[in-house]
Amino acid sequence: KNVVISGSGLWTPEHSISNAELVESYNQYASKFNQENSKAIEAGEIVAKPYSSAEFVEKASGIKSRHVYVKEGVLDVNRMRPKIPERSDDELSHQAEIALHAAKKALKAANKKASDIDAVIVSCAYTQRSYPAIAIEVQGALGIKGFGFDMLVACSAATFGVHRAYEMIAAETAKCVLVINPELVSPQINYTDRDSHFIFGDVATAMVIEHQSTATGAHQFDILSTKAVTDYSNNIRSNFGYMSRAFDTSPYGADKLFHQEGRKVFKEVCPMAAAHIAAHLQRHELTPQDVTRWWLHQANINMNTLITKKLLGREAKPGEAPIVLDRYANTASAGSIIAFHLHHQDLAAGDYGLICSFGAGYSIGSMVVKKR
Ligand code: CO8
Repeated sequence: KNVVISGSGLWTPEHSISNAELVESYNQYASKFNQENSKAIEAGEIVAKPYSSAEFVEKASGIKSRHVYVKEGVLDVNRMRPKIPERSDDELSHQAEIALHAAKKALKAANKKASDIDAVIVSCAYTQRSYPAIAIEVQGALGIKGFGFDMLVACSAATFGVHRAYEMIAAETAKCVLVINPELVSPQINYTDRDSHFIFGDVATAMVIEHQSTATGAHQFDILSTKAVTDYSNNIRSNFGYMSRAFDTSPYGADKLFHQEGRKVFKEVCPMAAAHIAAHLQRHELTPQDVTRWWLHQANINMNTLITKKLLGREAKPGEAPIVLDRYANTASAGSIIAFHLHHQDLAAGDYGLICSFGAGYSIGSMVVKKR
């Protein structure tokens, strides 16, 4: 099909929160909560908040710190959520702003001007509003002609977005597509929940996808093919949505934020992802041994170790399956794209690589790529 990734961009928020800072704040919150509710806890009406531990977080997940768009408010025990000023309709929205940062970097890497792009896809776990689309706002801010739309596929939003771009180029419905993943997830993190307060961070990534004949980027990758699967599961869920206003329950309740059965996810998703990847490689008569670089979803270091071990029959060598979650944490769909962005320039022409997301939905999306 001659469709290539011709450039990528990464925007990293300037603020970060270490495990120690996050755990200290959570534990203070838990003490305060337990003191304030001591009678109800003693009476068995409320469950006491358990304490978190920085050692547990690093050991169970591999996460050491996470970046956040706005740090103010997150560690405040009387708030436990970011304090982000609401902007007027005339201002650039927060999510479009971070999308633009990554988009401009990807355009530069691909040697593209706004006039070269004819479609913009904003694909991520959440959009800050339903309409007008963030993609159309970004399109307008960059002065791009053509069309744009938003897509939500949780952890697989970035890969599924690239899949749509691939199909548009292959079908000649677009010549050059900008796919952006502004993962502004911190407002959806329940910082008062010991089991999930440490998991996520904010980031924005972008990719330029175009036909090989127009690509001039310094590091180009042929997309050999795409593969996707979804399988319904309630094990990762957020009930936040536009219906909240009509339900006579709190629109801010814990079920309206990210929550999961982490153990079940781990157990179910790892074998699914390994089987999916092996089948995708087989389509090109490749085996895992033929793959030089694995750019995998970044949710948990132990998941990636297990998946690469299942595929390769041995531990991945240093650099073979780069980990970025140690400092970015889980950035929803952007993880595999961050890994790609930071670790692709050293590949030689002809080297194979694999980009794969796995998570909520469940959803898995992959691209087999070859350095040009
Ligand atoms: N500190 C201390 N102890 C803890 C903590 C903590 N912070 N958290 C849990 N514990 C305790 C547990 O309560 C448990 O105690 P006990 O044995 O007494 O019951 C013990 O530690 C072990 O707990 P777990 O079995 O839960 O621990 P795990 O080793 O399984 O690790 C993980 C937990 C890290 C959550 C792990 O299960 C995991 O990573 N699973 C995979 C999860 C995953 O990939 N999820 C996908 C996330 S979804 C996504 O990627 C995008 C969604 C959209 C974005 C949303 C943005 C907000």
